[in-house]
Amino acid sequence: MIIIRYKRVASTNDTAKMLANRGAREWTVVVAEVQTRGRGRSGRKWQSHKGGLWFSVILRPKISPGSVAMLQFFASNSTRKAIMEETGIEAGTKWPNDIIFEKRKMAGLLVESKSEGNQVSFVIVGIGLNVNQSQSTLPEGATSVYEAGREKYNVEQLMNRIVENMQHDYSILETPDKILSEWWTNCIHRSKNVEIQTVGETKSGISNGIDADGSLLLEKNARTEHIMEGTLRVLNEQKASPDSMPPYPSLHAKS
Ligand code: BT5
Repeated sequence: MIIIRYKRVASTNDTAKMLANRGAREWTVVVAEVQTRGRGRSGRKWQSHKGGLWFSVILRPKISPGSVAMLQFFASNSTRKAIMEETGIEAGTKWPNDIIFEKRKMAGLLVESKSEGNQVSFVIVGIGLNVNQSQSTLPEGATSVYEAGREKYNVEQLMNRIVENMQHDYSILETPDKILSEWWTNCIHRSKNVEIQTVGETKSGISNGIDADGSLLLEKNARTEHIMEGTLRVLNEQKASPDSMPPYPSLHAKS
């Protein structure tokens, strides 16, 4: 692992992409204390103040462009596991790219790639994890490791653990079923009633699984639809407030 540290960049994904285009090696990691133009999906903003972990990993997996979605689930598993190992906090996964603790977003992932023909030339796995920020500096609906555990953590130690987990499990990319099943086991909306906002329309149904292409399987009236992208909300649950944050009782229950 080669770590390139910055005090401030626009977006670690952009810096990593520039380095990858110049031939940077696999497992080059770009990390910044602050991002001035942190990005989410579809041009959304990612708030990246000091105290959080904002980094991107350059990977060069030997996979076809159609399998890139798997990296998102793979890296989410590594992140969720690292949080648990380093802090004891049991967060859950939420489609497509979130790590959630008690209904609030603790981390988000942004996976971007470049392909030539039928070959992936690189993948940038961008991970944003709220670590030591307090609630007043976080956006609505967000939480941090500090807020969840009432303890401050070493940001770089968390990053190292996430990347080590990715390295340790890298060969699992050859067996996507294992990645998806680990992700689904820890999913906060497993077999739950959900609503998904896509461009121009809102769909609802039971979230019944994840397909190898990364789509969510949404069941309604005995029909299953593959949802490729959108923002998911779990239905029939109270909105989180600082005073009422019950843990997910079904997080590890078998459905
Ligand atoms: C994501 O997008 O969740 C992907 C976030 C990826 C951030 C990392 S940081 C390192 C690397 N460099 C980058 O520039 N990006 C990556 P999405 O699912 O579209 O969610 C975006 C939404 O999350 C926003 O519209 C806000 O509602 C919310 N949000 C923004 N900042 C947040 C934060 N710090 N914590 C929790 N939620 C946040």
